[in-house]
Amino acid sequence: MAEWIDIRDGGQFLYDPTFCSPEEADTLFAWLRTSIAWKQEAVRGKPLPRLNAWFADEGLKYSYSGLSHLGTGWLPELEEIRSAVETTSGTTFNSLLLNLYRDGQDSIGFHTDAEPELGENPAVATVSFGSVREFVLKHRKARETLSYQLGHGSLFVMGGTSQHHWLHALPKTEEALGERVSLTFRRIVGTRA
Ligand SMILES: O=C(O)CCC(=O)C(=O)O
Ligand SMILES: [Mn+2]
Repeated sequence: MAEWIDIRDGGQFLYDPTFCSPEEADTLFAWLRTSIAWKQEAVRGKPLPRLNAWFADEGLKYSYSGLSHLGTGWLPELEEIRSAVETTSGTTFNSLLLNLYRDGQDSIGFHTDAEPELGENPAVATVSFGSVREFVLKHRKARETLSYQLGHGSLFVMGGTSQHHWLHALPKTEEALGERVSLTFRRIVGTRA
């Protein structure tokens, strides 16, 4: 069973590399590639270097990076993953942002998942499929970085005060990598439409 690890200033994370079996991970990855309506969104006119999709409980509003969304419910496959993530992480989630990194040039820069809608100390749980990518956590003040290789079928959860003190990123790489999909589960509090 994966355990929570304490990091500087009350941050916490949990990493379970065997969250999905290899067979489950292959099946889900293939399903995610073909069944999700992936879109390249743009923030202030600039296309993001990755594709996205978003799901949430019906009627739930959420905005991030200036983009706003309204939840229209879940697909059964995604609900099943959510429920397994909830069991392992001991947290409940009502929304999901999916990312598709097409190759090593797709990425996400350093940021926090500290939107006000996520509450004081949000837990964000990421299930990864496809190519292994480096995930980097960087402390805001101390010169400390932590780096993890997020593998196919793994679960990585950030919790505690992580979003106050640590930035995270999925850097670009020159390596010739294939696609990676990440499912990032979040809990939005107090913004029903
Ligand atoms: O793809 C990942 O593992 C990280 C994505 C992320 O940080 C986000 O969507 O906010
Ligand atoms: Mn994030």
